[in-house]
Amino acid sequence: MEIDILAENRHLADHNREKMRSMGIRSVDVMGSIGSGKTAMIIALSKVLAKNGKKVAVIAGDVTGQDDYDRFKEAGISAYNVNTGKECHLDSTMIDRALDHMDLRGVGFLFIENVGNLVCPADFPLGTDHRMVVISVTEGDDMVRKHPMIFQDADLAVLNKVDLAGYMEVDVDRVQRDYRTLRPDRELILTSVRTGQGLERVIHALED
Ligand SMILES: Nc1nc2c(ncn2[C@@H]2O[C@H](COP(=O)(O)OP(=O)(O)O)[C@@H](O)[C@H]2O)c(=O)[nH]1
Ligand SMILES: [Mg+2]
Repeated sequence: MEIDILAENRHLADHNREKMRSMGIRSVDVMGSIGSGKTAMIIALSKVLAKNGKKVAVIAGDVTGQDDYDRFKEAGISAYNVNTGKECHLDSTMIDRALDHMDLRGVGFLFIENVGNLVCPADFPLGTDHRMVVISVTEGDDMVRKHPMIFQDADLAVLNKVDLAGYMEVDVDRVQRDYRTLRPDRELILTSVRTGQGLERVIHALED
């Protein structure tokens, strides 16, 4: 039963991938814990992309409500809200439906903010070009060790709020070592949405 659901999700993820690629859209599944800065990061990245002439759209995924959706709209970003109800992750069906309802003409980048947690989204790829995990120093320095699955599945990982590392007494090097042990081929990008540190690097990785 569980295997069927995962297989069906993967099948529809392939369909979403084809759909987005045929429209010339580069897509990013933004996963990460609650409060790590996913919404703030997407808004900040969108501003840089807009300056570079790229049109951005966002699918805001949350269990309930439209707080993030409202923040995206306030920032002038074209957005679509998806509530998952009881589910702790978005799935390919939800994205398929959202894509059908959105006006994606001219959109070059689509960010999909997944439901905030480091467990459920790992098993449900959505068909995006990139899967990015955002953690932050306010969650401590053991996130990578405690949630290896999601870091294995994602091709991009970001440690955000490094401007607060000193206050939180978090050892950034330790997080980087943990990540390197898990993914020797990848780099954990250090960012601060507050200061702008690392944002260009993230965009570079997403455009790669
Ligand atoms: N100091 C600092 N605060 C940040 C940074 N990124 C996000 N925040 C703040 O962290 C809080 C949670 O951010 P939000 O984007 O809502 O997190 P989300 O739940 O992952 O979408 C907000 O108050 C943000 O302003 C950062 O790099 N540095
Ligand atoms: Mg958010």
